[in-house]
Amino acid sequence: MKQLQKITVLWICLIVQAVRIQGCRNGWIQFENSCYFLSKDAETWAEASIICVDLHSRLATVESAAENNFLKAEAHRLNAVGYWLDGTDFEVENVWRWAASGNTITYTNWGGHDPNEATHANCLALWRDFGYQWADEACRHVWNFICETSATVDGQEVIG
Ligand SMILES: [Ca+2]
Ligand SMILES: [Ca+2]
Repeated sequence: MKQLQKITVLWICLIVQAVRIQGCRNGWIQFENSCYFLSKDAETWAEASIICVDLHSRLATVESAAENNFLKAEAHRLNAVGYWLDGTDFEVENVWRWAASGNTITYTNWGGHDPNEATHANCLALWRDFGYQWADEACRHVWNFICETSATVDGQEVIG
């Protein structure tokens, strides 16, 4: 039994250590196991997507209310008109997917009567006019954007 307790304590120490060294690059902010970059520049959705890849990340995906609330608060703090996320319905109208993974979007936080702009609005953003709830918008709008990547330990992905 004592041996088991020792092992348990050792495990807790290792986990604490792993959490401590896990982190984000300068200019990126951490929430749970992800690092986020909120741009100061504005770009079209497609350009924003390319920039995130160049930064070894992707446009942000939102999988939970907690993650959404975190990003919404950051958007409020920085206060740009809109922030692109990775969501799009360009393949099938009104079937919203995360572009990088192809996964169907499950958690949503649409504002107003969105999504309502049909085939000329195929990209997902946090929009200031909606208090940074979600809006479907024309992908050619030049807006700010949010990139997301895993928090890392010496460049390696954190498991769990
Ligand atoms: Ca995410
Ligand atoms: Ca659409």
